[in-house]
Amino acid sequence: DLQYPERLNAAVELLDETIRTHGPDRPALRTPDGTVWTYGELLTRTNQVAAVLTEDLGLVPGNRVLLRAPNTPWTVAAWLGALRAGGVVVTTMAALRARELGPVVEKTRPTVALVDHRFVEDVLTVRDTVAPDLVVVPYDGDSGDDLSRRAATKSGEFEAADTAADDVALFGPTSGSTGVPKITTHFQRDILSIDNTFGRHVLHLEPDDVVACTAPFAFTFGLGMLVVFPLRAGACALLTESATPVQLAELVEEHGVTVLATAPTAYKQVIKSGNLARLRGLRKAVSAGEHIARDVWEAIRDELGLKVIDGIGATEMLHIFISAAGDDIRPGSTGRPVPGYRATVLGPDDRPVPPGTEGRLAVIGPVGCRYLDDERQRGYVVDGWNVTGDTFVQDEDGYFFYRARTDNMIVSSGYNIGAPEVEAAIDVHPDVVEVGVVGEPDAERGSIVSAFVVLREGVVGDDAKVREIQDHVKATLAPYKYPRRVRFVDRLPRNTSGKLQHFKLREQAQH
Ligand code: 3SK
Repeated sequence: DLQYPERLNAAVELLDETIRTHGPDRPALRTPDGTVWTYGELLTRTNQVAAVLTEDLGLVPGNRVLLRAPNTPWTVAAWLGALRAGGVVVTTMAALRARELGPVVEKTRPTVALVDHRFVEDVLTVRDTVAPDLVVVPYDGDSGDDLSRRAATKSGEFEAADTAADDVALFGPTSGSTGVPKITTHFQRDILSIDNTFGRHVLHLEPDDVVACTAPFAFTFGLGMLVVFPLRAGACALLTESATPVQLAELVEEHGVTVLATAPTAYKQVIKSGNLARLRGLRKAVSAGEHIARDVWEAIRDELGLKVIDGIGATEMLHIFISAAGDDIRPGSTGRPVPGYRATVLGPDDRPVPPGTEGRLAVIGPVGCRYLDDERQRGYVVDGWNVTGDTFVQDEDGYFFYRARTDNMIVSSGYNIGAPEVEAAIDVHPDVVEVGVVGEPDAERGSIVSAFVVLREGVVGDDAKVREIQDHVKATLAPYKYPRRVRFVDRLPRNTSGKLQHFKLREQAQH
């Protein structure tokens, strides 16, 4: 399964091979406005982009191509076209502003930037400040310089670059928990490996599937779910740019989506807004990005008869490495190592601990962490194991149970308290919309459990509400886990992938 030829171009495997099996006429991509690109059309546009890059813009294999765009069909063609030309794609969130893009551009040194025309301004600012030679090409707009106009002048034939399986194909920036970006590097073969592991052994897409996912391609969860897995299976991806959870549920209903992949927060909001029944056409639901609370998982099972496939992945590992599907799912557990991966739990001495003992999750498999020129590599890879920064416990049967991000374990008066467990307890309070929990420094206890709570509109956040929330937690969990401090806020800080930024809450908790 995981043996690759020495020469390999992932774009050829994803498009030409699929067309060889399923033909060119099946739909590959669609959008909510009714646009459909068949596999044949996607191949033509991919080849045209590759031709623009090499013939017009001087790209040679190994050059980096910055992509800054939402999930549109042209973004898929741009991504595949850059790979096909032997370029290294630097995926960035469309939402990043100049001050966040600057360090990524400085570190990855792209020669060309393919940018959705609505997001060009910040890239020009970055070019003018740190990358004067960067060639910026807008797309999906109507300027004369537009990528699609340039592409239209090309034949649609392009001989793919003869890349090696272990040529770098992708730079994936990750902000990690501190906000200082690290650049993960992935090979041509890694792109196929995520399908040969999670795709083939857990997800099992069928050619008739229509897949929707809220994650942007720049978050590799989205890249796998909307590009790599569907294209390899001959299925179709529904590309949405910025759907709210409720709009997403409508789209699932309207477009016959059969597989949905999103973050637990989105599932929760669909449930809370009373729209869960709209997901009844789903064959599969995948959750990643954060741990899914058990009540959310059970609500979906009870109403839709669907067992959500939970999974944990990391940008460093490109995609999901622990998961389970179907009868293999054990409620409350993230699952077992995806075939191809091994996982263990490490104690404070970096040695595996016995089942039932909490520790740091460590993983090894076909894809691993390789930061671009970053001393934090030494903290992530220990004795060949990728230490992901999550605290887990493994049971006797090899199932892994999430506890917290390792830096979200709160040690209070000697007790180890996982912030996610307290978050899950507060979250089910009927007046709570969302919550983030962190440790707050405390002279007496070392740390105390501190909660940031967004209340339902119209509910007053006064002392009585604080006590009510504290009592609610004491009634659900061991009382020592209750939040000694509760702050009511308008919103919680989230990064562009939608992940809660606990480090920002910790900063606020210091004051
Ligand atoms: O955060 C995750 O769990 C994840 C999942 C899939 C791919 C990438 C990531 C970061």
